[in-house]
Amino acid sequence: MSNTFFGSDFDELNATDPEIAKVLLDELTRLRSGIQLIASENYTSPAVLTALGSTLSNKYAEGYPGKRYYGGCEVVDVAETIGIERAKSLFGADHANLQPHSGASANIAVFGAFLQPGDTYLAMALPHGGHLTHGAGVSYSGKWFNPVHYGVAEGNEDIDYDQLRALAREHKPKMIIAGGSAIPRLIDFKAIREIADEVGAIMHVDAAHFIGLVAGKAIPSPVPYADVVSFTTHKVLRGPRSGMILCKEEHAAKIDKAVFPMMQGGPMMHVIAAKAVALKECATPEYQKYAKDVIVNAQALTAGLAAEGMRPVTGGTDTHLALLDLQGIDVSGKDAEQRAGDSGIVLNKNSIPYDPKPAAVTSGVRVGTPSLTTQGMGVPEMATIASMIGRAVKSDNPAVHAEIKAEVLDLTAKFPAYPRP
Ligand code: DSN
Repeated sequence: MSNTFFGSDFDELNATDPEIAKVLLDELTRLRSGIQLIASENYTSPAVLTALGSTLSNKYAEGYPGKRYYGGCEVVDVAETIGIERAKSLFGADHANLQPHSGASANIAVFGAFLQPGDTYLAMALPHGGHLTHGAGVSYSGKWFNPVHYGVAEGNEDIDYDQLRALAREHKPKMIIAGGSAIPRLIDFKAIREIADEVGAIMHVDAAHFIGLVAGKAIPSPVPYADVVSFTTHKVLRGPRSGMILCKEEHAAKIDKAVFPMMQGGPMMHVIAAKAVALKECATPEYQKYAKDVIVNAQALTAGLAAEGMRPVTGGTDTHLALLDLQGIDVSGKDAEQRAGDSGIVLNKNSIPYDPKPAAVTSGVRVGTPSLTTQGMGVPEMATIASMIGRAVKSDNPAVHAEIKAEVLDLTAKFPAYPRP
């Protein structure tokens, strides 16, 4: 069986390794038959998958275009140069580095460029919406550096800029990180720039979650304010699973040296080519409409879930994701994830700010609309899905979950992920 979505000859794989070929097919079936609400996932285009499945994977190319440590890089140089120029143009950035393998490794490079072990920096607390690489004790960022965490105000649940300013004045951090993985509201980049300037700190925005919305001009950009912006390329941005860094010209050499050779060796040229393809796709009017639709859908889904008794943290969302507090319906995040999963709806449990439950249980769930919007779903479908989620998470009856699963199949048949040619 041939399937172009794998970006290479599927028959060949099937003949060589039917076990792994089956995994690829099973995953495609899983995507096609369920509702994917993981806020950090999306469906890349067949063009991106084709670049990923290409012979560029074979090439060692340590260094940068025109300055490599291997011969034979003249072809892959073209892909990386095109990608860099596309990134600079799309985001209005002075400099772009497309080599980080992931968001976490992009962040290691940012630490490597600006901090020494033991240095103090400010970042959003993980239980308030931050990220593991922003100072969690189990991460290099918490083990080797000295993180001081700010959070959200208990009242409006939005970033507490007064606390951030006070902590910056008290601790004089070398760097302030903005961004995280469960922040439904826009971040005030201007305010953070002013605080960073006041204390002489580098401003680092980890834009992994929302950079696709910036690319689609649906929300304001951190690029004019930040010294450095790191991100993953596979969320709303809809590229391959990977990372990228943008920065001001004055930091370009430092960032490049921190990515290679400090943090990693040979770049993955097939992934860099796939990132270049995604950046081209992001520069189209269709993508700009997509980015706006992602937010409209997230707001519609959030309103529908609120009507089901699931309280949106901060009262709503300005972005692609929402965080829902389930205490009002007396269901844990863990149970909600399980019950939704049993009903064909994939979402994740998530701590809410000031969560009384441990991280393995949680009082909340996080939902996002990048994947559904790629499938072409809109506001009417968000209302339907909100109602399905409400029914699924409030019931522990397998028959109810089976009934919802059948409805999910009907809906996804109308809006298939990766439609068959
Ligand atoms: N793990 C990603 C997320 O789901 O938000 C962030 O790295």
